[in-house]
Parts: sequence; structure tokens; C-alpha cells
Amino acid sequence: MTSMKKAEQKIVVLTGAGISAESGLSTFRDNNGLWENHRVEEVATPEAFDRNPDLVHGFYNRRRQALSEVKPNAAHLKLAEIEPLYQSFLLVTQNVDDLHERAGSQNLIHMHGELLKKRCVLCHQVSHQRNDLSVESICQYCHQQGTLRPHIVWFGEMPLLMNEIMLALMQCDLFVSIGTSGTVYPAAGFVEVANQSGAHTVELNLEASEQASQFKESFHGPASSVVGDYFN
Ligand code: BV8
Repeated sequence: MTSMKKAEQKIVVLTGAGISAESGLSTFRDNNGLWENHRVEEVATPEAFDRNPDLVHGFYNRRRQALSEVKPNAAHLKLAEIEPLYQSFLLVTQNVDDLHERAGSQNLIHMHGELLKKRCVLCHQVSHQRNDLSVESICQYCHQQGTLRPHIVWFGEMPLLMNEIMLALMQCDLFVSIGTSGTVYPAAGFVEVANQSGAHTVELNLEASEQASQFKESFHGPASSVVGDYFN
């Protein structure tokens, strides 16, 4: 581990579904590939939405409503606590829940979008959404009906703010990956960018991920304990 003091360090943290598991939100690959009883291709692709918008709206409505029943866990809180200690701290999450915000994280990028936002496919306005969406929903900006979709990055779609993320990865001294299986790209390739930039790379996960061999250090266990142990 480098001898740099935290106050001089630039850190990028990547999180995945595993950091929200102990808050009660299901991960993607723990229950034999089914995700809330759906195959991913059925509900998390633009084709699925075109084919069956009611099914996809229902899938996201249920997950959006579930957010009011869960709260951040010790891992989310620890990341928010340490943020001001670093010269620069960027938290990139693959998660679409709002637990990092509720824990107090400030410099946060949701690269796969957010459950609590919607987007109009006609006027492209993105806005906050707490209640259910449906094909009957009307855009508050262009007043069209049936043009609203979850502001979620589906498979085959480009993740958000990739330029900012890549720049931070190329400039960071420390890259810490938490609670992700390392199976979804481009997020799964971030550790390689960090390694090539000369950063120290650490994996904190319940078990070795698909990218485990790429990390200089790894600590296995539930996020609510390994994150606190590593950053203390
Ligand atoms: C794109 C929103 C291109 C949906 C999601 C090579 C290069 C580039 C792309 C590809 C490629 N090969 C294939 C692709 C296509 C695809 C892809 O990667 N497929 C995979 C399956 C092979 N990638 C894409 O389509 C991406 N887009 O590449 O666009 C492009 C180029 C030009 C122009 C246009 C487009 C978009 C991917 C985004 C898809 N959307 N989410 C939603 O949430 O509803 S991805 C989805 O998976 C979630 O965001 C999730 O976060 C993410 C990754 O899963 P994990 O977070 O890692 O969760 P998982 O369950 O897998 O693992 C949990 C881990 O936690 C486990 O390791 C477990 O051990 C651990 N854990 C469990 N409990 C705990 C724990 N750890 C600690 N504590 C615990 N308590």
C-alpha cells in the first residue's frame, strides 16, 4: 500500500449490487441468474421495453417502491464518512438505488442510471420520479403520453458520464471496487485502466470476483465489515 497520506490521495471507488445486499436489495447473480423472477433480457434491454413496456414498467415500479423500505448500511455510511479525507474522491456506482445519496455521499456518479429518475424519449428531459410509471404517464415537459421510460442504462446502452469516469481512473492513486461480480462491462474493465495508470487497486467483496486476479489486494467478507476494516 502506498505511503501517501489520504489528504494527498486521489481515490475512485466503484460499487455494485453487493454493497446494497445487506440493506435488503437483491443482487443480480445470487439467485441463479433470475432477477426478481425475471431473466435480465426480459426486463433490462431497450428491446424488452419496446416489446412489453407494461412488464418493464412493472419491474421498475416494484423496485422503485422497495426503496422506501430499505436504508443505507455501514458500508454506504463509511464511504460518505471518509470522502472529505481525500484530496479527490469519486464514487462510481453501478447501482440504481439511492442508498449512497441517503448515506451522505456527495461526489457520486450513477453510471447505470437511477430508479428515482425518468426520461422522456421524445424531449429527453430527465426528472425525479417517486411514483409508478406506465404507458399512460404524460411527460410534464412536452405533454406527450407514453414517452416516459426509467432513467436506467439497459444492456446494449451506453453507460452515463463515461468520459468523467475514465479521466478519474487515469488520474487516481487508489481504485477500490466494492460488491461487484466484475461481469458487466465497461465497469468490469475499470480495474485494468486503474492498473495501467499506476494506481493501487483493491477489491472488497464477499468472494473473489471475475476480475479478482487484476487487483493488487483483495479482502473478502460482507461489505458492512470489510469496508470499515479497510478504511479505518
Ligand atoms: C455497453 C441497470 C456498449 C439495469 C445494468 C464488452 C465490452 C463492452 C460491453 C460488453 C462487453 N461484453 C458484453 C457487453 C455488453 C454488456 C455486458 O457487459 N454484458 C455482460 C453480462 C457480459 N454491457 C452493456 O450492455 C453495457 N453497455 O457496453 O454499451 C455501447 C457502445 C457504444 C454505443 C452504445 C453502447 C451496459 C451495461 C449496463 C446494464 N445495466 N443495470 C438495472 O439495474 O435495472 S447492469 C446491472 O449489473 C446492475 O447495474 C449491476 O450493478 C450490474 C453489475 O452487477 P453487480 O453490481 O456486480 O451485481 P452482481 O449480482 O453481478 O454481483 C454482486 C456481487 O456482490 C457478487 O460478486 C457478490 O459476491 C457480492 N456480494 C453479495 N453480497 C455481498 C457482496 N459483497 C459484499 N457484501 C455483501 N453483503
